[in-house]
Amino acid sequence: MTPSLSDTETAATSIQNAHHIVLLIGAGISTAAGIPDFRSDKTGLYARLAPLNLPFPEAIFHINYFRHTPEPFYAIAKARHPRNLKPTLSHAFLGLLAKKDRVHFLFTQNIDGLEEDAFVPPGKMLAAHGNWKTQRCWKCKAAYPDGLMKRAIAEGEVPYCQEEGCDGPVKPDVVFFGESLPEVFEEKEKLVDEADLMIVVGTSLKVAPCSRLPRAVREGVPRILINQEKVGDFGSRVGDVCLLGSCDESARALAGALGWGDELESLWGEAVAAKESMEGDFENETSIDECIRRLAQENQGKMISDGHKKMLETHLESKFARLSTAASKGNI
Ligand code: CNA
Repeated sequence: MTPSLSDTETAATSIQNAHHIVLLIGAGISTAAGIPDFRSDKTGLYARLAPLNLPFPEAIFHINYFRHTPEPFYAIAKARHPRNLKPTLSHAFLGLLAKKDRVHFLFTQNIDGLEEDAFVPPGKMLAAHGNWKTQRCWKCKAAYPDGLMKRAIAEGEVPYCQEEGCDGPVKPDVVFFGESLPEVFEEKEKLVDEADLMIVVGTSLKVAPCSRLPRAVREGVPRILINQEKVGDFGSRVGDVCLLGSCDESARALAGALGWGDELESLWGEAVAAKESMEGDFENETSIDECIRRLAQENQGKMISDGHKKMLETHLESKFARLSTAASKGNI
């Protein structure tokens, strides 16, 4: 699907007139870089995890599962690690908006760091779900050395805490399901109120609290959705424009309509070259499907179902603890 010329022109005019753009980015902007999103049919990670028979696909990124069974996460970590990934044309479009001083603030739900690789200044953005740059023990929160983490990811092994008496699995500083977002999110969320344009790219808007940001934009402020399909409440407000289809195609069309086409291509080239010049740490790439197949074969579901059992036990224990606290207070 290609967005209509008039939608592209309307969106370009909104961008031309805006100086306080707030952006919300999701996994769809990085699929062209080779990282599957979560929820796309067939190509999304959740569909591809099926051979593992996880209790539910999100379990691989759920803290209550990871704490007992970190193996599936580390089995695919190498294939999802952003170190060797290059920014897409859409990332370069974000960098160009920043260069033209249009970006008020950018929220990304992605953990791949590709916005920064495309020159979005770190002070203008929040990686709301964290990133892979640092890591710590899930249990005692002690920091874990970068070199050891790099080796563990390259080998698909689970790194364990080195502090005396602690045996917790180490987790990159990405926000798992069941964990809180960084406190700064609530403070930055207020910037949405100052937006004179909201642009949302490549997200299903299914994960809270980021999913609420587009609705928080003041009535009368235009909103642009750049995504494969319509999501959230887009289309319900008078100023909404939906550019449906590939985000790279929409970004290229928008840049053309704004007269920024050459600048976009050259900034993209620069960003890709900068990433290519960095040390290639994981030359022997293994595909996500291959990683999943290996783990499924090695464990034949055993480790995974043990993890499921432990997760249920933890859930029930905390439920009973809540119930008995409520009973002791005479609430039930
Ligand atoms: P999602 O729920 O998988 O939705 C992605 C959306 O993008 C869907 O609506 C797709 O149709 C759309 N889409 C996919 N490819 C394209 C494309 N080329 N052009 C336009 N639209 C496209 O992912 P969300 O980001 O909404 O969910 C939030 C999760 C996903 C966060 O917790 C992230 O950490 C997590 N995630 C991040 C990455 C990453 O860092 N690159 C990858 C996968 C998942």
